[in-house]
Amino acid sequence: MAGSPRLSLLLDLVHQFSIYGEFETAAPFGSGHINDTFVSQWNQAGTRIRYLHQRINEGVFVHPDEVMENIERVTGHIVKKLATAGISGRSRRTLTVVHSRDGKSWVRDAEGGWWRTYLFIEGTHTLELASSPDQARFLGKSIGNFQKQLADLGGERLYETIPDFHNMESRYRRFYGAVSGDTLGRVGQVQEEIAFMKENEERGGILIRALREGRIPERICHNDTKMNNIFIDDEHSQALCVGDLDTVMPGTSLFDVGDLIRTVTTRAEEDERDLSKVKFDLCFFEALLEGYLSEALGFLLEEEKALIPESGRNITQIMGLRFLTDYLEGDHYYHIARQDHNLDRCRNQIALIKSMDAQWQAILDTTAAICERLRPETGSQIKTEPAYQ
Ligand code: GN1
Ligand code: MG
Repeated sequence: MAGSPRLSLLLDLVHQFSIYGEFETAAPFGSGHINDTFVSQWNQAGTRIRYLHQRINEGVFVHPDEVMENIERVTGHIVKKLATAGISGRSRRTLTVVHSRDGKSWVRDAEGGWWRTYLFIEGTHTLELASSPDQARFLGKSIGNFQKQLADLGGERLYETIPDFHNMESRYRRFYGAVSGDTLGRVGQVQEEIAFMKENEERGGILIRALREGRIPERICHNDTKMNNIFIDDEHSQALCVGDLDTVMPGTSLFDVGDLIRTVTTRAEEDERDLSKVKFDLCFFEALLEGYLSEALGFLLEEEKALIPESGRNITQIMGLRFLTDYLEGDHYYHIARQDHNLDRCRNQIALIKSMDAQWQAILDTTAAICERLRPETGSQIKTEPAYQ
C-alpha cells in the first residue's frame, strides 16, 4: 500500500492531530481485514515517537463518531481503573486516543473519510498463532481481565457499532439471500459448505436465543477477540493491552471467550488451505480457559459458564458463515489477497468445527473440571448443556 491513495490522504491531514515535533515518515501497518492502518514517525526534540493512524471503514462502521465515543468511554474507564489500582505504564495497557487540534477524536479527509490516531504502543507484538499453553493462558487472562474492567462501566448503554454483529439468525438470513441471489454463479461450487451451514443452523442459534430470552446477561464485550488483536509485551511475554476496539459494545461474555477459543486453540491460521493442519488443541483450550476463568469466574453466571464449550464452536460457525456469505456476494466485506480467499477461510472454519466435534466430550469434561478447580467456595458446579453432548 506504500504510495497508496489512502496514504496520501493521511499525509494531507496528519498535522491536524495534536502531535508535536517534525513529521518524518508514514507507512502501512498490520493485518486487519477491515480498516486501513498506518504508522507514522515523528522527531520530538530528538526522540523518535510513533503514532498509529486508522481510516475507519465506513462501509462497515456507518457511524464512526459513535465508534469513537464508545472507544473514548471504554479506554477512559480502563485508565481510571488502572490509576486507582496504582498500576503504572497505563498508556501501554490500553489504547490512548490522540485528539485533533480542535478537540475531536477524529479528522475527516478530503474524501469525507474518518481518521483516528492512537499512541503507538512500543515494545509489543501480536500473534497469528499460539505456540504454547502459556501463551494461550495469558491470552485468556487478558480477555477475562478486559471484561472484568468493563463490568462496572456506568452511564448510557454503549452504541451498537454494528447492529446484530453476532446475531446468528440475521447472519443466516443474509446467507440465504446470498445463496438465492447467486449473483456470481458461485453457489454450485460450494454445495458441501452450504449443506454444513444448514445442518448447523439450529444449534448455531444457541447463544443468541439465550441472550434474547434473558437466560444469560447482556454485558459489554469486545466482540472481536481474535488473538492478533491482543498486544503482547516483548520483554515479559505477557498480554499487555487489548486493541481493535471498534466493536466494543453490548453482547455476551461468550462472544469473546468464543472468538478466543476459535483463534487460540487451532494449529493453523484462519486462511490455511491445508486442512489437515486445522486441528483443535485440547491442551491450549484448557490453558486458555484457566487464564480466562482466573479473571472471569467471579462475575460469570452459571448459565454463561455452561455455554462456554458451545461458544467456541458458535463463533467459529458464525465466522465460517460470514466468510461463505462474503464469497457468494463477491468478496466485498473482507479484504482478500487471493482468489477464493474467503472460501478458503470458510472451509478452514468448518474443519475446525469438525475437529472440535471429534473431541466434544473432552471439551465438556475439561471445562467442567476447570470450573470445579477454580470454583470460589460459594459457587456451584457447572452444568453442561445436555442437548449437544
Ligand atoms: C475482522 O478487524 P479484524 O481483522 O480484527 C472482523 C471480525 C472477524 C475477523 C476474522 C468488524 O476482524 O469479526 O472475526 O475479521 N471484524 C469486523 O479474521 O467484521
Ligand atoms: Mg476489527
